[in-house]
Amino acid sequence: MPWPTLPDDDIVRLTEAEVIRQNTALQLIASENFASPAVMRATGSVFTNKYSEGYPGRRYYGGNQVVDEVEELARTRVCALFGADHANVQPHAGANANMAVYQALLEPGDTVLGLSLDHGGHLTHGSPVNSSGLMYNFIGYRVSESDERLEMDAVAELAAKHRPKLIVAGATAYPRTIEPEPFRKVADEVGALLMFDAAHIAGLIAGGVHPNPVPFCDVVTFTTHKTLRGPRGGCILSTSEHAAAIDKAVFPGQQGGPQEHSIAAKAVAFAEASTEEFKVYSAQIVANASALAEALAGEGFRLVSGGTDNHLMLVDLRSFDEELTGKEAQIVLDEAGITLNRNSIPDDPRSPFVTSGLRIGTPAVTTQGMKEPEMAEIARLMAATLRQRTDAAAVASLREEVRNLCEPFAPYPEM
Ligand code: DSN
Repeated sequence: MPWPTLPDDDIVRLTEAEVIRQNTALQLIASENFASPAVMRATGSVFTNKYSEGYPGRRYYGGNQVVDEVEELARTRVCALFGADHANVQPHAGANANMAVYQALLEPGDTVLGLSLDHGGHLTHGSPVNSSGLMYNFIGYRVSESDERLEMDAVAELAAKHRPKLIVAGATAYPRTIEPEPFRKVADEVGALLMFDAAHIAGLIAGGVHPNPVPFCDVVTFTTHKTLRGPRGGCILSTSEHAAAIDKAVFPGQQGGPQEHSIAAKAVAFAEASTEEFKVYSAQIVANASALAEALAGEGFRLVSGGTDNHLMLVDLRSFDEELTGKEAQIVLDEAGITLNRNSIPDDPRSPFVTSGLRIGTPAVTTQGMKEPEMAEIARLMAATLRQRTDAAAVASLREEVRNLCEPFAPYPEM
């Protein structure tokens, strides 16, 4: 077979470098995880070669007999996992999933309520620089000043004032449980539809450690690569009533050919997430986040809202060092092998590019088998790095300590 025989040395070298980075450093970005070898095998499978616009049984191209079975399997598995009537597994990402829902349920210019980006929402929840904010009239609700938690009375007041057609619940940087039922109540009071963006917490829901929004919502969107630990991609669950409109909005509305290799990998991830082991894993994510938050508080970091109920925490760096910005902390921690992202805290006086906070999550370190003792060690290493941030030799020595901590927990030791 006339395949190219020259290895792509550049990509081989870069892949090896990335494996080393993932095996030897701490991955604390709350939206990241390590996919299983089975998920990665499916992502690299022959399904990458197939065009399959349409849906199972209704494709525009031939040759989709096997692909139809794959996509049907993914849909069936995810509906069973979350108790949904209907699933669309084609969105390439969470952003596409959200935009498809808006296209299905709204007309341009319609009013929508969503959590403000600077209080933990997502770009696609109406940020003025995102097409969601350009196309629809988003009104942002915020966390309360007093305890930095969602305040349903304030959401209800905004809903009564603006009469939205859709309310969006869910967040990307909110460390507390989001109860779906009170959102349903507000939506019903004003005759709005309810969508829950569960991108961050889909795995926690599947694992039974966060309330499931599906029974309370018209639509639930999520990504498959965060706590759910699957391939990069999106998914939409809905009631039967909205199924046809959502399918039409995904294709041909927002996307062309679906990525069936990713859909095959999503099917693998949905099966993995339905196991007892995944329940144990999800509970450990939360236990680890709680242990890490407590240890960080012990090092002098203020935690937004006082702690965490889920897989992530937001740290206000000003209590640790008034001068330290999120940007500077992210850079020096990365040098020490502690990878996370800077994040605005509610009412942050600094710009979103600089910030006063960090967002820290435990899904990836939990996948690699770390538990509470390692969380205490991570907090110590973080605090030591930030205290000695101007001392390059000290940071280099802390990088060695991180390497030693990670060594017995390497996610991909065979690679
Ligand atoms: N980039 C994702 C996150 O980090 O939360 C959201 O899209």
